[in-house]
Amino acid sequence: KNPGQMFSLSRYNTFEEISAFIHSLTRTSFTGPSGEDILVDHIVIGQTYEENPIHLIKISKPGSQKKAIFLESGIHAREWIAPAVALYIIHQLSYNPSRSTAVEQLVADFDWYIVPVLNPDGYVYTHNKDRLWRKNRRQPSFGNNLTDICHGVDLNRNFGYKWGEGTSTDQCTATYSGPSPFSEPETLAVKRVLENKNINFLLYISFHSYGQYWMYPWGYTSTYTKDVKLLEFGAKIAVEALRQKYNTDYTVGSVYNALYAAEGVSLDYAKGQAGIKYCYTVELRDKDQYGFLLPQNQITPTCEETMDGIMTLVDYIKAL
Ligand code: ING
Ligand code: ZN
Repeated sequence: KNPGQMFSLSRYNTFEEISAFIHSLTRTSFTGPSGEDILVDHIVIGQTYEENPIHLIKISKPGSQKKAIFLESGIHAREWIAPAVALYIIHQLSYNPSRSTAVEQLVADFDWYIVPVLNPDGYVYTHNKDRLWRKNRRQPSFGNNLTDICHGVDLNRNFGYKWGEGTSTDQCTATYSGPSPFSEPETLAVKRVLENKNINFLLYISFHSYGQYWMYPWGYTSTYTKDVKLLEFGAKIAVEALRQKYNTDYTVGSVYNALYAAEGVSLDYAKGQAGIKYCYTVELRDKDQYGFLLPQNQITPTCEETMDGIMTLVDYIKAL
């Protein structure tokens, strides 16, 4: 049975629909084209202010533990294409609809840890109240019947690496970094997984939209990491592979130099504190025609091309 049929991978789903899809995955058993089992585990790694679960999906093969890959999507509520891409990847790795041996190989080579919706409260809010909400839904410190914009922390400014240096301390801004590093259940949940000494992460990708960038550290400074050449090469071959599919054009660079300065971001934490070798932030489609309101007919092509980029990147890092 194909769990993808319980909801559609080619449209934007509500958090409820996504949760149902995840639960259906755990009730299904998967076999790769080689005949070997594909294991899907579901772990709730945190609870939000509004008591939504933060889902983590682990996809692996039986047998010995491999190096691991972490994919983070939906840290920003309005960037709907990011969870859609994560769910597509989950479906590819588990159900493998085209029975691709190359896709099965991805799970043979690595254990995959995927958070499709890191900010469920915000995601729900974009479905019910304000389509362009970015932050989570933490209550403002000075009472909760003030204007709505004073709710929430920008989770991609709340990570505890170079936190708060030059970021917003005003609760009512869209990039408010929070009262303290890792003050939020969402960022803390990621921290706990990355700190797990039993898992050896080699690759971390944070999915956002929009702008079509494939970026590496840092966000907080214009300087580069010592291994920038390797990171840049990985990004370049990823966007080259991605381009082959639908001729979509991506820009490669460090976050600071290609985009703008940002502190307390998951990318910098993953690299600087968690010590993961390959860390990227991907700004998905589009450039600026529809922006956050990317039409549903672009979901599948975006997922397909992004998958191609990831497959090429993963092949490269495993060879090193
Ligand atoms: N962009 C990211 C943001 O958080 C970013 C850009 C990513 C900055 C990673 C630093 C690190 O502002 C969007 N679209 O959210
Ligand atoms: Zn974002």
